[in-house]
Amino acid sequence: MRPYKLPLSSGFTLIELIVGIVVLAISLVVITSFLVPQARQSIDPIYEVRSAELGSSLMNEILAKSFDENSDHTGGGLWRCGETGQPSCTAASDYGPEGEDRGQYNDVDDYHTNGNFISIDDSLGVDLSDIYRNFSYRVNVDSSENGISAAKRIEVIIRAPNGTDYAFSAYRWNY
Ligand SMILES: [Ca+2]
Repeated sequence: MRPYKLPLSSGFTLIELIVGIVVLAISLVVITSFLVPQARQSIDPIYEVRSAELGSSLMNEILAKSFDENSDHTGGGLWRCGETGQPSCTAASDYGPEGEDRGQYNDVDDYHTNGNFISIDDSLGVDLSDIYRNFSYRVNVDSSENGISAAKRIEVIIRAPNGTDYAFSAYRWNY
């Protein structure tokens, strides 16, 4: 008669369990280190698109205005500031609105924000900060760049909620 043999015990040893836990921990660290930055970056294209929309619409609005407060505002550009017999153009130190509200801006340098970021509003001065939450913009008007006094360089900077600045620039000539 053959002796009865007990079956060998099956399962994991303590060493195998510890190795398994270590491997699982390492793989979790690798996965999360890939996923977390991507989740954060997934919002970036949305900020970029919204900033591009804001920047181009604000730039279009600015470029549609007169070159200067002392220019012809009738739209025909019959005379220009700085010409013989016409008033001189606004000095760079006086850039900014001449007492106008946002909805009444009539020349390019009215939009000059003097280095400050301000909340988003539309061309009538209606506050849009609820729609563009945590966005802000700054406009810098400079007529001294490269010695070109007959043109104003307009720089629009849109600041996205993540702190990234998107810059747009254009020249407005005296016409
Ligand atoms: Ca003005």
